[in-house]
Amino acid sequence: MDRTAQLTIPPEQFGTAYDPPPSGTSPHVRAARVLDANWTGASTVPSLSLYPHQWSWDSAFIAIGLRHLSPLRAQTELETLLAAQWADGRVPHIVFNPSVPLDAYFPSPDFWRSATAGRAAGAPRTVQTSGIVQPPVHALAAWLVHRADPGLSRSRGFLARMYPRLAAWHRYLLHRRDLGGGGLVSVVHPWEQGMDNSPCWDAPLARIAPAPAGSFRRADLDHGAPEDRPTDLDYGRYVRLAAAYRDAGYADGTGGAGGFAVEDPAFNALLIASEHALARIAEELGAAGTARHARAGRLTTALVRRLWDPEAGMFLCRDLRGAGLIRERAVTGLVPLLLPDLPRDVAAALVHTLEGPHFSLGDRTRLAPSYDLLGEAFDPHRYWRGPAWFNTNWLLERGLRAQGERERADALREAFLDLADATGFAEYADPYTGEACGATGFGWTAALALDLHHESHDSPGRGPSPAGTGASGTRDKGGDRT
Ligand code: 9WN
Repeated sequence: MDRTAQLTIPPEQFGTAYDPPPSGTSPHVRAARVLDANWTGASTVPSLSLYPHQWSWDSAFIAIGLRHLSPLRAQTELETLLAAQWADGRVPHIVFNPSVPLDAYFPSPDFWRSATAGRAAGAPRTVQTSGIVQPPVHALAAWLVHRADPGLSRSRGFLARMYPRLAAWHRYLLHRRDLGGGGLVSVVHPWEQGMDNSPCWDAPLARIAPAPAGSFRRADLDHGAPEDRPTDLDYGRYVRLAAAYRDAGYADGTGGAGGFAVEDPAFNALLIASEHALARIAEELGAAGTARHARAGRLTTALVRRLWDPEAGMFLCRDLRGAGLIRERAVTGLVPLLLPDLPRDVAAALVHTLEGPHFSLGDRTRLAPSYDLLGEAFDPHRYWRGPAWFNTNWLLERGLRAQGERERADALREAFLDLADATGFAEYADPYTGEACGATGFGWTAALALDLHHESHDSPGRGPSPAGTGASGTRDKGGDRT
């Protein structure tokens, strides 16, 4: 696809700050304007200033909101991303826009060198991408996008075209990334998990020798406050890990070329939810979904076996190169609430933990923080080390609904909608005060606000599952599945 020809954003627009719409518009219109401003003609950027390319899990969340504005654009969003899939099945975490200047974001295409360094792994030749991945929200997004306008989807053959790509993506993760051999997928870089600077990575990252400070130039500090962003030391380690993976040809056989290999609860829970969604896609296309539902069930069993910690009352990350479970409480460990098939005692403990002193949802916080309020590394403004993120709160809202916790889900939805709009659709917010942090006019914040806005106007039970996640069902308060 010639992306330059389709660009609707003039190149000089990249790097500019969010321009809030005039007062007098409704929150719905304000959210829609963010998505319009960030639309490039083929996909949506997370932020015009900080992230001027296409990001993988951002695009999945954005498509979930975009389906309410334009099912066609939502389909296109996912099609553009999956057009950059590698032959080995991986979906790259960034698809670069050739119209954006190289120095607008680091690491830029000349760092990743996908077309050359990734040749053996099957990187595409016509588009430049990164070589790492992000959480697999895509099958879930594709299913929800289809459901928004099944007629359009069928007439365009949307699912029929997406299915083989999504199946190859899951196959890559399940076959090439089970580095621990216990049935779960591992990430080999903090950027893969998406919660880049979480204190969960401090111990595994401490083993990595940072790339020398002068060997790269950070572009994020041109737009973000340095005290909110990862430190230079952490960046040096991110760069070292990515370069080691690149220099190994992005091969997975060695089990984390740079020495970082972690099993993460949210990444695996999203794979499970997406595997259920893929089963539904198969069924819609006239094939059997049973084997995929069964695989999702086995993954759920593995998730509980390997990452559940009864003492913490939540899931933890597992460091495959270190001392096993990482004893840090982060929001990733609550995301499995999404899965209606979780054992009942596990789901109940998660709700309890979400409302307890470490996250304090509905008490000291209106949106769940990204990290333990009582943790030593807690910082209400620093990237993924405490602030509340909107995508994770959307996942928790869906999760509470999946577990039949309707009142709690309603309260979280209301808080989400208030704060998304009040912060100018910020990237994230101070969990205590709701103050906007990071970029404003942020793609997934606007998209997921639109989604929850529509949800609140729809009758209960609409969509692929009552919780609207595409997972296998929902649990009512009595414990039955509907
Ligand atoms: C690295 C785009 C991405 C999100 C991640 C978020 C941040 C990038 C960065 O921005 O990561 O991928 O440069 O910090 O942590 O979740 O997908 O919005």
